[in-house]
Amino acid sequence: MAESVARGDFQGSTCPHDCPSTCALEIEVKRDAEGVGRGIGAVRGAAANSYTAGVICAKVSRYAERVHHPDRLLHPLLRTGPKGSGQFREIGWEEALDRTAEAFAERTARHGSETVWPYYYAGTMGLVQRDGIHRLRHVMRYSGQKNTICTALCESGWQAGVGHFGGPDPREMAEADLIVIWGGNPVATQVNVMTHVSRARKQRGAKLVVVDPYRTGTAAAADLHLAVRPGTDAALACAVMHIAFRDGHADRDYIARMSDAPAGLEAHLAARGPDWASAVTGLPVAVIEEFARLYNTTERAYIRCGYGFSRSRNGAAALHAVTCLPTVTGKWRHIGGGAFWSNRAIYHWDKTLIEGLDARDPGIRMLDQSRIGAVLTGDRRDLGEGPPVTALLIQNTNPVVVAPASGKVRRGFLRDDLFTCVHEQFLTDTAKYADIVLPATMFVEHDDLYQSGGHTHIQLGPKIVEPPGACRSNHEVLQGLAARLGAEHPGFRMTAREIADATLRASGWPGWEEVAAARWVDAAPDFAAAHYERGFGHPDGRFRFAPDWAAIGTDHAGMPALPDQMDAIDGADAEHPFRMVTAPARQFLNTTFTETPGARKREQCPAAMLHPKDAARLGVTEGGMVRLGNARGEVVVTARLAEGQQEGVVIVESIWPNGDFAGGIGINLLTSDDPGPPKGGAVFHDTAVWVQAEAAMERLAAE
Ligand SMILES: Nc1nc2c(c(=O)[nH]1)N[C@H]1C(S)=C(S)[C@@H](COP(=O)(O)OP(=O)(O)OC[C@H]3O[C@@H](n4cnc5c(=O)[nH]c(N)nc54)[C@H](O)[C@@H]3O)O[C@H]1N2
Ligand SMILES: Nc1nc2c(c(=O)[nH]1)N[C@H]1C(S)=C(S)[C@@H](COP(=O)(O)OP(=O)(O)OC[C@H]3O[C@@H](n4cnc5c(=O)[nH]c(N)nc54)[C@H](O)[C@@H]3O)O[C@H]1N2
Ligand code: SF4
Ligand SMILES: [Mo]
Repeated sequence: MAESVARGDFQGSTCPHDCPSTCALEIEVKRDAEGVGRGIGAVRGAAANSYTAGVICAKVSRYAERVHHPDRLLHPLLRTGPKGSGQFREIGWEEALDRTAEAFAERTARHGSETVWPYYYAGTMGLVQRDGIHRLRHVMRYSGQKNTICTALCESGWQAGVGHFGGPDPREMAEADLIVIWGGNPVATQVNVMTHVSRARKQRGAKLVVVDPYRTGTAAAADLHLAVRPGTDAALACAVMHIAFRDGHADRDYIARMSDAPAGLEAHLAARGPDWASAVTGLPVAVIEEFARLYNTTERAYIRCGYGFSRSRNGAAALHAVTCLPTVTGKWRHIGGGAFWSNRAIYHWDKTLIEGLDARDPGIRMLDQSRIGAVLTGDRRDLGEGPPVTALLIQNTNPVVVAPASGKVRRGFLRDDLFTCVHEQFLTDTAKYADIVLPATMFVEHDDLYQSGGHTHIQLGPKIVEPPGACRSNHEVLQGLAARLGAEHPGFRMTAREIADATLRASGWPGWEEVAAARWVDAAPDFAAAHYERGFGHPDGRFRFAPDWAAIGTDHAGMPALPDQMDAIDGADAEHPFRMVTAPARQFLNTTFTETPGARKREQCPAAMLHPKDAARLGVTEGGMVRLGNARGEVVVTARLAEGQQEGVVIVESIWPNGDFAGGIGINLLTSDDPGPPKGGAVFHDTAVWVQAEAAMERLAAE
């Protein structure tokens, strides 16, 4: 920074990243001689927030590295070389927005408005800056987006049984005697869970159980780690329920009062005991019995569902089976008891203004976010009778790396007749395929409003420093395009802060100033609501052991009538003997932070974690190179030997940019874009692969 740093002070903010913790932050602002915020220094968690409790992850504590990164985009760019080459020249905002609007108008005239696909995700979770793109979409009648890359399978599985997106307050984990972290890795992905778990362990001697195919940081901290084979969680859940009925721990009164109590549940589970589950999950019978005894005999047992076990073709069915556990055993009744995935329904937002819902035509087609490769390569299953996609506006996401089946995605982005505008903070792999790149602000440089999936607070993220260079916020870009395209909506004439303020009030919350003064709103529902004492989310108030899958999605054929192991995964076979899981890396957040030196240094390089016996069989040693492949392609990564996972399981922590792989394309080359039933969802952890030692000569050639 050129400006002299006159004084530093800490301002309240909110972490904008796609993480259930949504931490309340305090950020040191560096000011110039005039007192204008020009940069940031230290970032810390707000001690006064009862969920954040003063703790944040290492990657965000180093955020000054990201805000002041020398590679930040500072000016709009026009492509001058081939798509993907990364060759651009600087242009002004007027020209950049004019060219983009002209391309959208010209293609709309030729193909109809659905040819434009405003494509977005959760680079920022701020409600105004993330979701404002829908306002342009709806007013202009551009194609809709079905969000399937992250939450769809969890949503389906949770909806199936519980029927409402809420549950026991996550702070109650501190009052539990047993916490089960099922298919999540909070030490890496939402560190604050561990704060509340630690309190329970210290104050109550609580036990921690982790269900995860490999020894994550969270599993390493557990009293009991159940290293299941990927995609077999429903079998484990069924066995625990079988044992509950067998040993007299089923709460028959609760089942009769609070569930659909389908005839035959007990008989159905009778055939799904520990021997059967052992064969499916690969866990010893004794371990299943131990977990079942611990769970079934502890009243205050809190199951924290992660996303990981939903990212399979049977993921929705698996999540449903796990939510059946606290219902069979009546745990929802107790403080610190029940299950939790996300609090998204407790905020009751009116998003009309943000999203332009009053302009929405439900007849406009919806395109599947995770199938962007299929969409861009003209797959009729995705396009329907509609026009090809010939123009993209991309905000907040990096699909060239994060979407599955990335070979197909790349082919789509290379299309000559496709116009792509990417609004970004860095020249990501996706931005490299753009015709126009627009420089974006970071969260400290614009105003926004946040909800929290993993706790109960509404929080603000005010603009506290001036943007560098010519960076503009997502909202400002949408305003600029709307003006040129003739898109009329009150939201385009308001500032981000005015929209946030109006949205708070329309949703029944205090306005911006009042929330700012109080720092946050705790939107926690009362105990009875959070524990579903007045009923679950279905019209009859009953939890469903027998879900109505057809009401959730059209692709419901073959889904289990009662909680069950669904035989649908990409099973290992003779040709593909390994099951691959592409779990989140601790220092990255999807591809965010892959550009910061602190995170890169700690993560080192893309790697495949192998069981030592598999490694010996393959002739691979620690630090050697291995090639992983299937019908979609092959990638080469470094081998790491790892105890604590079953043989035949390979873990590739993700998501490294394409350039970090020898072949120039990353791990999602191998993952499938098959939609998980019943309403879609990416199946990132459900991939059968072969693994080979990489011959020394080829390794040299790759380097
Ligand atoms: N450091 C870091 N933090 C992140 C992210 C990141 O990339 N890095 N991503 C953010 C985002 S977008 C999200 S959605 C959340 C996700 O947060 P999580 O829910 O924690 O992450 P998942 O990818 O869903 O995977 C979690 C765990 O599930 C395990 N898993 C995979 N398959 C199975 C299975 O079949 N059964 C079981 N029991 N476990 C399985 C994986 O091994 C992994 O350890 O984290 C957010 N926070
Ligand atoms: N193999 C594998 N693939 C996965 C996963 C996995 O576990 N394994 N996880 C999946 C999951 S859960 C998810 S959610 C997706 C996430 O995938 P993405 O949503 O694409 O997440 P990121 O890669 O972090 O990319 C977000 C981008 O938004 C940009 N950004 C941040 N803030 C702003 C802003 O205010 N304005 C603009 N214009 N841009 C901004 C950042 O610079 C960053 O490049 O990836 C999925 N892909
Ligand atoms: S734990 Fe999650 S919400 Fe908290 S600072 Fe880190 S990324 Fe942000
Ligand atoms: Mo996600």
